[in-house]
Amino acid sequence: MTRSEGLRRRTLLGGAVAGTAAVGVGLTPAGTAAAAPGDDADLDGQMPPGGWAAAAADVRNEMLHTWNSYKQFAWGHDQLMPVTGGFSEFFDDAHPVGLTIVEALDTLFFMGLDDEVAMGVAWIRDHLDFHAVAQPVQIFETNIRMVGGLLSGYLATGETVLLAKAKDIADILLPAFQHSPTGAPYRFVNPSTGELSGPQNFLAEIGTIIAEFGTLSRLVGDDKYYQAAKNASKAVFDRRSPLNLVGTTLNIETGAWVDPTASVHPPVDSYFEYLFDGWDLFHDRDFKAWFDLLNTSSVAHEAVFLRPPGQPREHLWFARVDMNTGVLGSLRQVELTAFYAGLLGQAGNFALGNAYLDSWTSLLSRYRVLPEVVDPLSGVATGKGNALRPEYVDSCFNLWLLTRNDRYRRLAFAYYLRQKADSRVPNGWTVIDDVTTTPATHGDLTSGYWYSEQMKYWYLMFSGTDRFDYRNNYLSTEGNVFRGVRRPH
Ligand code: DMJ
Repeated sequence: MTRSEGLRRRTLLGGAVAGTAAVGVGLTPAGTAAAAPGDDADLDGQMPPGGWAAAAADVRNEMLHTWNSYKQFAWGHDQLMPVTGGFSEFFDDAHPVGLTIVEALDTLFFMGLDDEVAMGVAWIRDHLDFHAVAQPVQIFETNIRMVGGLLSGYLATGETVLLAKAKDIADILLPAFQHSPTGAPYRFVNPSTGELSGPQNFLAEIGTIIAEFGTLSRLVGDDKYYQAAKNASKAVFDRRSPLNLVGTTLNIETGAWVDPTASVHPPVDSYFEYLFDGWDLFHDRDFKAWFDLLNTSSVAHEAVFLRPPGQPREHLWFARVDMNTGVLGSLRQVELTAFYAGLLGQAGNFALGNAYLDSWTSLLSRYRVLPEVVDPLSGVATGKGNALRPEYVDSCFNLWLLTRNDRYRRLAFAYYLRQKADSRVPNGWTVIDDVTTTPATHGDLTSGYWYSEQMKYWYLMFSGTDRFDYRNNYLSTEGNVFRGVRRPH
């Protein structure tokens, strides 16, 4: 969409579309005004009828319900297909790496399911060999899921084999950084051959490394992982435009921008998250300075307030703009970006974080669970699936941790009931191919992150477990806990 199209829509709607120069027009933090009848259903969420302890027990039961099916139908494979009772592999069809076990470990620990944790650790000790993977794998996915899952499993259990395997996998990934002329990593590595590929890389994949690599550096006493991750984030920051915006895709060999679209949407999203996290987790002031500069500029250029037809309230969304000119691009909203509400809160901007969460919540008056992609001007789902995404609950969790405002926990509980109603099948929870049908049209997969992310967020919010430090903690983009584990004595 061009800027003039955006402004035409603004006139058409009588609301406000703020691009660069138009930023601030109608900028009224949502959530400060009362919801009108028929608008923003469920804005206050829902109390569990049996109390929070009963809600936590229900989440734990659902974890076991799906985990037991994984054990029955897919043990050792990467992912359960709960509808057919089958399995699928995430990295290489010929070489399962027990992804679900790795993703589930610390959530099982927080739920007190220690026998299940022990079973998982034993499988990892006896069977996990990432060198056997003979397909190119994404550095990003391997890092956040495998390295991160093993590290959080180690922190939860003290089992040194988990730390050793995390280091082993990080050592497979490290050459992607070391052989790059810019320091930003190649996108893929073939673990069995070491071959690197993918010189065109997305910002999220370049810059979602520091939490795992930095934690590994701390645990093994070798700074090289931390430095590789920091150099990668810096390689992007150093190529910012005069507007202090960064694009979407970088050629990591030449350092040239391939796609100069600036946004907080995927595949950029967690680049911003990990700039903040480099500060949060390691108190590295460089990361804080990079985050502050880039995020402030992103918000200034990309925040838009729109009022859909017939709705009394404006909603905050984030547009895409050209990193060099600030010219407005697509307004398409991606559910994956719902995490950004929590990040805005963590960065101290509660009004915007709350407003952005409210925008996503407003869609729940139209959809039972959030679709993958939405046109914010009409509210129409243009991507009708729901890949069991955790981002809305992630933001509820972070905003609740920060403020202890119970509304966020109630919203998370309301969403739990909705997702359970639409995704629960006899052998677990499954992704949805179409959220607009009644009943929801099921796909056939339990995503690995479901075990690591929302099941943990829901359980931690509802249970008050003494295995988690609610005041001082850190969770990675994949929900792995790197600070705040309390092991029982
Ligand atoms: C997770 O793997 C991580 O949260 C990642 O950063 C992007 N989103 C997926 C789940 O939707």
